Amino acid sequence: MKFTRRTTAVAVLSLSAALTLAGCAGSSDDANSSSASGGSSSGGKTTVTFLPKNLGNPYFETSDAGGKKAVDEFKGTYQEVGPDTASPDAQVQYINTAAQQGVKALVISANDPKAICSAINDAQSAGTKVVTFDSDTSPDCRDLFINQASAEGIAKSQIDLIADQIGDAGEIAILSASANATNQNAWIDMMKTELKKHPKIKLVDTVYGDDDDQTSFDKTAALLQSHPNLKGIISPTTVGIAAAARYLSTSSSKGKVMLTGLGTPNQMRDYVKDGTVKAFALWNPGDLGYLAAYAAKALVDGDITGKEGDKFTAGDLGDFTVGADGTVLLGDPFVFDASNIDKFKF
Ligand code: RAM
Repeated sequence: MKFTRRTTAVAVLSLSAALTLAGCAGSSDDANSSSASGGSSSGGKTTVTFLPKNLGNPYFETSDAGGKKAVDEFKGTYQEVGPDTASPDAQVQYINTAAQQGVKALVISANDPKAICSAINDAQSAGTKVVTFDSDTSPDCRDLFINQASAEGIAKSQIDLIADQIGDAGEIAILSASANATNQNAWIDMMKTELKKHPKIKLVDTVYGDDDDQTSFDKTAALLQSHPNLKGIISPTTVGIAAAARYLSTSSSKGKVMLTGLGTPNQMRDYVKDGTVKAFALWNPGDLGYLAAYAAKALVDGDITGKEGDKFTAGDLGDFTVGADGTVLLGDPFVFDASNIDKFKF
């Protein structure tokens, strides 16, 4: 049922293919509702509001469905709200509303490390626990960060994948999410460090598709035009890699310019099968949301405060310990390719 908690980095494991996240997908029946329809703080229930970078991204549909599954298990009340665009301060109004409603915990993937901090601090003063997941704020803004995998591990997996696909030599570019995204920026920094081990690979450009499908598609076209010798693209965002694959799949660069990054198996399956993409990575977004919801509950119940060494149990995922900077680590990234992609339905 669970994806890959204590796995070895980037190893293709003999996973029991019983990844049944589909069981929770589509169950976020409160999605898009921006009002809690009353009673958020009533009845002593653990009210948890998920606030993704933006709505309409299958990655967050899966992660937030995992959150809902956990909230249902502990008989709390789940809600998902969020902006349409992943811009730095677009989440502020949703944080303010949740605080006014008295929700007990907010679980946020931040579009910017600082822009939402003051709204978060107001919410905390009003008694709301704040957990970031997927993309952090500055550590001093929130109670806990649920990290999908270490930045080093993600960066190494991305560089290993592209190096393997382009024969460890040539020009590459990065197609990222939004320019301020805490998670992608941390990964890109680490990728630059990792690239020092690959002296024949040259990073010639980094562009931003804003986690918007059309912008990412257009940026891919522009990259190929401005860099005729490009050998590879890394897109460490599920929106970016899917849009880039769609562009490449019908272009003359298909199979010549290699594309890897972080993607969901459902969005990438056709492009792996038609030869546009050889391999890419991700973790299980459903497990990430599930873990974040249990961490939120542990904070609300006072079982943990978010300090290093705090321990809590996250349902089926088992026991976790808070590490440095109030961070909890889910696991390692996993590589998908033609040999395993059909086992994953998310
Ligand atoms: C997109 C978002 C998200 C990131 C994934 C890999 O869905 O940018 O924050 O973690 O890609």
